[in-house]
Amino acid sequence: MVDGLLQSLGVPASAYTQGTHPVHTPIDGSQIAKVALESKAQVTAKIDTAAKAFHSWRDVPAPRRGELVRLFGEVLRAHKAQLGELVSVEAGKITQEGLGEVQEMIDICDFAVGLSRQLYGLTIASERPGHHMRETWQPLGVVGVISAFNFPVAVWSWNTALALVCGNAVVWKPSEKTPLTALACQALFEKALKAFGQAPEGLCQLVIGDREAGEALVDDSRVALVSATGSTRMGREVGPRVAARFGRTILELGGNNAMILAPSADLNLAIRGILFSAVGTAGQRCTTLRRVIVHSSVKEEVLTRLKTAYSKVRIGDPRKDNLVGPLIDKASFDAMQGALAKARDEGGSVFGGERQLQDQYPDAYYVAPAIVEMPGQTEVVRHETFAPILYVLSYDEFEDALRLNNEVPQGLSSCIFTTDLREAERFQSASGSDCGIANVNIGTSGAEIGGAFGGEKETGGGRESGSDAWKAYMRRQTNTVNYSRELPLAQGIVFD
Ligand code: UN1
Repeated sequence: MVDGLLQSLGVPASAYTQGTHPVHTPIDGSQIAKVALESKAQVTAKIDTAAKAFHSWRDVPAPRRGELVRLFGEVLRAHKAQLGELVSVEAGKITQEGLGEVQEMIDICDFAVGLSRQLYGLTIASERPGHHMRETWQPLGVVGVISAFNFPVAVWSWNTALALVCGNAVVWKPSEKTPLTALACQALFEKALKAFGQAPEGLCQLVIGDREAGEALVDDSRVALVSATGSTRMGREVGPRVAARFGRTILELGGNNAMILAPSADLNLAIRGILFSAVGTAGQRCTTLRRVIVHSSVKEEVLTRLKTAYSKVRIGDPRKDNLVGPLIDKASFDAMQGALAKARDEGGSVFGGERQLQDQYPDAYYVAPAIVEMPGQTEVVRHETFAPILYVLSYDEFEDALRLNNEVPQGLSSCIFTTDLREAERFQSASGSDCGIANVNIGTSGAEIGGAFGGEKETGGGRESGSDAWKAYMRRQTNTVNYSRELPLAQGIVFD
């Protein structure tokens, strides 16, 4: 299933036929490749090379570093269809979403190229005569990227494009579930390196490995920044371990994203917004819509329309004309069924959620997306289940809707559908949504790369991608220069 694709992306057969770790496609559950897992010592050797690469790359002028990222963007444009298809095969995304993910890579490359001429610092007024002060941004070191199966290529590229223009080296550990897309990204990056000419060896490396490989990155003090995307459970381990050695982290962990659906909302927009955010990617985005908090006056209409829309959603092979592909694996299916059982125990009424196409694909896990009417924000609703389950809660007073939005442990994305300006502004105010993303009349998922991406509370607090997220990949330095013939001290101190 993947030979032709991997070859067209420049991945040598030896990289995906010779290891012991099996790779399966969630489309039919079959094994499509075998890769070798790297040991701790191999990872450490790669960090050695990365540290050396950093020492020369940091002195390359930033716009020149941007040129490498520009070339990578060109390579991605030329291979968008193939890489998108590989994302579909390995992660189960429908074609449109596989292509969208590669487009997100191209977009961040463009952003980073511009940024490479805009790593702006500040000038600061000095209190001393004949002095000036400024703030500059310096390259940081080796950046370790740990990414999840659900965005197997885009999340790496957000980190890598920024890290490279900021003057850093990168070591990437992708999910064990999606090593093939990672091998393809590495092969494509090597094409850009070749066109670029003089980048140091080991500037951007890939580590295929399991927990041990991840730990090697987390514990190595030369890895100045660990940018990790995954579960809150993973973040609870990574965060303190990196902090214990005074390293930095960007953590992108669980989400439990809600929509407030107000009585004034344009319901046609809202239903479409719900469908894309709740059902898209088979509910496996960290930004997936997991809760709708709907005003009681429109609840019945919304539920009826949603159930009709859900019944029509085409489920099946993500490369065909379908809207919902498979879950990544059996564990994911079991977690979904467990959550639905718990929801029923907690008073929920479940629509959908059953396994689909079992006869055709006995080893793959397709499901009908579920809508669950809940009597309140019970334990199961407060927990992120990485599957297409949409909990529906109702409200009468706007304050209660806001409270429900915020009363979960996670804080990634949120949105409101309303045409009432007061509600929209309140939702985005200091006492509104407590999430990193708060949208109006747009669903919770599908953010553009231009904004900073990330969330609060158990989502981990990190920011990646656009705006000034690049500052996390650099070392801030305060510079004071004396161009006078005196040595005045700050705070007026006399020390003669
Ligand atoms: C993720 O699910 O880890 O906003 C990232 C979105 C995408 C990124 C999701 N741009 O849904």
